[in-house]
Amino acid sequence: MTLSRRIFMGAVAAGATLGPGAGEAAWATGRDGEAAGAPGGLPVPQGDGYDGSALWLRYAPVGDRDLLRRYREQVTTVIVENADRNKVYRHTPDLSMAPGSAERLMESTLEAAREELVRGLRGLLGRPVRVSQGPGNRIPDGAVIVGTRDSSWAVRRSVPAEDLASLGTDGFLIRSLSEGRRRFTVIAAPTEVGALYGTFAFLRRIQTHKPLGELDISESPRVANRHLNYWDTERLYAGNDASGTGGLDGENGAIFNFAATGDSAGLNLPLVLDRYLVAARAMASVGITGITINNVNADNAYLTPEYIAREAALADALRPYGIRIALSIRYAAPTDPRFAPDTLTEEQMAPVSPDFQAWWNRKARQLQESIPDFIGFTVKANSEGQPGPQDFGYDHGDGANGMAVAVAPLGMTIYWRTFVYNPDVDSDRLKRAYLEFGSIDDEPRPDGTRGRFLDNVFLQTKNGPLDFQAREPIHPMFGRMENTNQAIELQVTQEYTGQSTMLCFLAPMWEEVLKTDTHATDGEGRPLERSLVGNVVDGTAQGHSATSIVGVANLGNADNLTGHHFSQANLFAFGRQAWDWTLDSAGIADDWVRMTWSNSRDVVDTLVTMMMGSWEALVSYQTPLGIAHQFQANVHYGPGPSESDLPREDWNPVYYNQADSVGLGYDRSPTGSDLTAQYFPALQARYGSIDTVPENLMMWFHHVPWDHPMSSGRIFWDELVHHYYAGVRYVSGMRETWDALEREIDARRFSEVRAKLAQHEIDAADWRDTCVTYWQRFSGREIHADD
Ligand code: GCW
Repeated sequence: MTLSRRIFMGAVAAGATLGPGAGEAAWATGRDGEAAGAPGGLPVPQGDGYDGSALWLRYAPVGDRDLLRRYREQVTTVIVENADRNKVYRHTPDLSMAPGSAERLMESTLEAAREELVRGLRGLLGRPVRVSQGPGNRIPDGAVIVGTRDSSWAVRRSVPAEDLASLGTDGFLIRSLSEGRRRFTVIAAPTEVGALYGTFAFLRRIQTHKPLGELDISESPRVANRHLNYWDTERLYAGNDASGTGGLDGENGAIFNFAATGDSAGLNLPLVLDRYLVAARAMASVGITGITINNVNADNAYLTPEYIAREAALADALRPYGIRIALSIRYAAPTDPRFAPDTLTEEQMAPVSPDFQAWWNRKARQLQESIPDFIGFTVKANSEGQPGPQDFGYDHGDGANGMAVAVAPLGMTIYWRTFVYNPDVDSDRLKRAYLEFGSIDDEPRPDGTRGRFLDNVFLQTKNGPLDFQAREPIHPMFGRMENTNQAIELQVTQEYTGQSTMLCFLAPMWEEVLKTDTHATDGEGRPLERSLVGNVVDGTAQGHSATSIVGVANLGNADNLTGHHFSQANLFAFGRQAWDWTLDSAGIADDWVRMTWSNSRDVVDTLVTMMMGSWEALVSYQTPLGIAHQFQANVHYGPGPSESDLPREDWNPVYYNQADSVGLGYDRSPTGSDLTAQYFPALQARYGSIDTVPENLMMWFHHVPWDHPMSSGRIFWDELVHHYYAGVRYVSGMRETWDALEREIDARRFSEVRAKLAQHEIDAADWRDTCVTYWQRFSGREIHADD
């Protein structure tokens, strides 16, 4: 384990030395020089009552006075020409915000860019900036120009067409330019959405106190479709009812209201709430392009005309931010009587049947009439009781293609999930997905190519073969599905990583996954030039142009939108990594801390250090050394290593831990279930032997004897115990570190995080004690807690 106690404790000490003299932090947290309520617009959220509702778009005043002076010189005027020329499509004629809202609906993407700049600069620079529709024939000193070559004379004049052409639809460039003694900044892009992304990137520089003087930045995302999946009714930990996932006043805790009752009955879509637009701005700020708005365990209500009207309103509100919507559907929806008389019989449900395809085509068309840029459908089929093509005698290839054929003429896509398991296929449920999907990908086609899945299908595969555990080996399908479009699915909502109680920064996990080498080979067995999981996802490994990354999102209707203030960081990090998976997670944490908390060097160092170790610590006290799924039934929060009475064997912790007097862990090596055979040869060999498997994945692949020697010099049992204890010590360290920051952090957020960390420490200790005591029944050895 890489948890560095020395560095971490150093950070604790640094935090403790901070005093009221740290002027910058005082500004940034609004303790003096309060800048709330800037003239003519939305208040900048500041002060001790601040609730976290602005996410990382808080735009706190720049506290360093020299830097502030420089910024004020460099940025005087915002120029967005023709901002209202390309109004986005609106389906809902009377689209409106709920009474009393602070946010405002945008009519165009450039308007959203301009408003964000105005709002952001006013907050950051502590005074309003000038806004101009056009530069006349002279670009003023200190101008920040945003646009495309179509929208802006100033962009046409200062950025050659070929410089923009190579950026791709979502890319942008930011340049510091001058004419005579006049210096200005151009944020230009081939599309208006690119210009919006550039605007956020520019603001981020100021939010993180980076220089603006000599900018020559150009960025394009590595992955084209950067989506959130939103399970509106499941695994949400950000509801405004602190006691659980639910909401108050008739809301269910989800971010979007479709069916709120009671006091909130009047707050359903098509009415737009502030939090939808805060979320939209936040999503756009990290480049999210789409959101599947409902649970993959889908409710057919989302396909009814009443819901479609609400979805259209939501799509209208999100559209200026470049965010399109999709729906999860239930494969058997056509048989639902609520669609009568347009329903199908069981006989018509074969995916190859023209009736089936026509039904989905009709439904998709109905959606497209109200939502012209509707993405398509996400499908969980033949998984955890959801219906699917296998119920009608067909396989996943037929099912996905049946739907894909239906929606292809409308330009839509099917995201078909590969999260399937079934003990009838193999008693090790982790092998099922590849067994079912691999052969379809390999299938020879009449035209000499391979692979049956159609071009408008993405197979959406979780990062690991089990189910979003805190650490998993990579899914063996990555690199093996060379003839099919692949989307990776990551879980931003912290189902197995502490929900909204534990502070767990997930970017290092995603970085580990995306930078793991699949060791994939080509048809002749030669290693690919680029073979990291990230290369598979961004298409560079096997030459795919259709690319996608999906995060199961953690938004809710809590004031801070994610339940735990530090869970905001996971949404931020997901977006940044979706844009560029090669980014370093510590850099992402650094940006987020500066944008969300403070630019004080000590606060930044302390929080970044704390966050960077938090995931490894959680792995340590919950499921160290590759043990998996030791959770209490259903809730997936607390420990339940002894549980064995769930209806399916492979839902029980004892199935995963295989504890006995010999040792602990599930043998998936060639002597066991041989999951290892699904990996490419280099990984097969590495994972297949207990001598070469990485220790942090040891129990995924081996039943490890209690006295197995580990690299630390300890035997396995002592190493295991050491991990549980070290993990909890880290959490205690986080609590102490946080306490030492009291004077640096605004009061409400400080006390909310403090309360979370106190509970976190108790619950982490519960994991340690429950698991260690239970394992001891099998190992019969002493607990050396001090190691
Ligand atoms: O981890 C499991 C979750 C389910 C979820 C399922 C899936 C939405 O416990 O809540 O269903 O994964 O990913 O389909």
